[in-house]
Amino acid sequence: MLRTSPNIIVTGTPGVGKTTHSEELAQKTGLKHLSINSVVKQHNIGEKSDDPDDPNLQIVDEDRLLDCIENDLEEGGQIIDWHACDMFPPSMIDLVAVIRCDNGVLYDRLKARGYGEKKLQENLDCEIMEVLVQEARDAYDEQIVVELHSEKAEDIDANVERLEQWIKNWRKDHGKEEGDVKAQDADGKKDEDDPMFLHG
Ligand code: DAT
Repeated sequence: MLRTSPNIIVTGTPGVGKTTHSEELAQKTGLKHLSINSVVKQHNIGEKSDDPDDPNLQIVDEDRLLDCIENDLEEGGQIIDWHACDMFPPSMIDLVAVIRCDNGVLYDRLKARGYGEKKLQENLDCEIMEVLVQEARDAYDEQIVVELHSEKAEDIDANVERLEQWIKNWRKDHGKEEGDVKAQDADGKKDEDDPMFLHG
């Protein structure tokens, strides 16, 4: 089935702003905010980890997760909000937005969430080591992976605006595939094929 709206993963280290971006983008575009945390709770597909430092951590059965969201992904128009990204089938994903955050700012956000020192340090390391960016680049075509910084409130507006524009172009382009001529530049490349389109 051809998607009429794109599926976008919004990923990144906990606390970088995935949910904030996903909610605002959903509100502005009509795409659905698919919070994987909520899916896991709703379908009861998480198992408590035995990590004493992180008793709330849920180990998720990825096969069952994919079963739960398969229809949504096929339908398209999903904003997938999750701190991992490489389990989603590349054929179902149109864009991966990795939200990034300065470590000083992230420290304050995670501290405010009440994270203990060990969990806090693990997450800061994850951000410094660019774990999610690497995971995204390894799992998907690099052309569809974009990094968006989110330290200040204005960053959210700017990032959401860029994603909104990308979605509009994706829709336009895919709508045109049904009959009209595609908008292409002199090289025959479409706007959204250009990674710079999102990098600014
Ligand atoms: P995540 O879903 O990645 O765990 P979140 O969206 O819940 O992160 O955001 C964590 C906290 O940081 C939350 O209190 C909102 C705040 N926040 C996120 N992005 C921000 C930004 N660009 N400017 C100011 N605050 C931000």
